[in-house]
Amino acid sequence: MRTFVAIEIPQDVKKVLRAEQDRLRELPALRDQRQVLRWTNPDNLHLTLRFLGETETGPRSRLQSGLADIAARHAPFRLALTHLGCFRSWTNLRVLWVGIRSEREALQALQADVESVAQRAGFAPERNSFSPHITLARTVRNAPRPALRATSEQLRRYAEEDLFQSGTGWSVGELHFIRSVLGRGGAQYSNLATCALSNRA
Ligand code: 2AM
Repeated sequence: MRTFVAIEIPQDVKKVLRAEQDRLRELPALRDQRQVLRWTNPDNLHLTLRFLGETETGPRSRLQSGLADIAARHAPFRLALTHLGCFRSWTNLRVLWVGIRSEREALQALQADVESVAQRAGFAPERNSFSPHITLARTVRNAPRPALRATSEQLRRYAEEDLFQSGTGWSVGELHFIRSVLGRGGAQYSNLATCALSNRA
């Protein structure tokens, strides 16, 4: 079973992100080059804390109970949208995302605990450092080079100007263990467990 740990995005923030996707789709270079980007279904927008990939029953249930333990030690905190960015670079575009900033160091601390729990449950350490983001779109494999270049260049210019209002934030009160089933129409997510951040100290 393919799984990951994530923070879900409330409907009003999803609405802001969907509007951003709509605005981006209408940029001249993107309107003309529809074969370059695959947009995340707005219902599926989330903030990944840890991708596990294929999981066996044993490690998966150890992870699930570990997540409940650490969630109980964390207090709810606020997140906010920041700016438009990308992996790997504007000249080698793979993922188009919206960045996240966190109240205090709460998000980093939670993610570090999720990583520890994953390792204790038997998963190999994550090699990439944590870079919090919400994926809006990915490039299509084998997208035509000139179209990819035109799209990337337009996005780079747009991203220089595009900052989210400081009010676009929300309070995080739980984390989710999610199952992902890959299919033709994109991934289908279903919630395996919800763990409340219940430390009110
Ligand atoms: P991202 O969209 O935030 O980049 C579920 O597949 C989620 O796990 C994806 O949304 C993706 O996060 C994240 N993820 C991280 N590494 C991945 C990988 N190697 N393969 C697929 N998903 C990955």
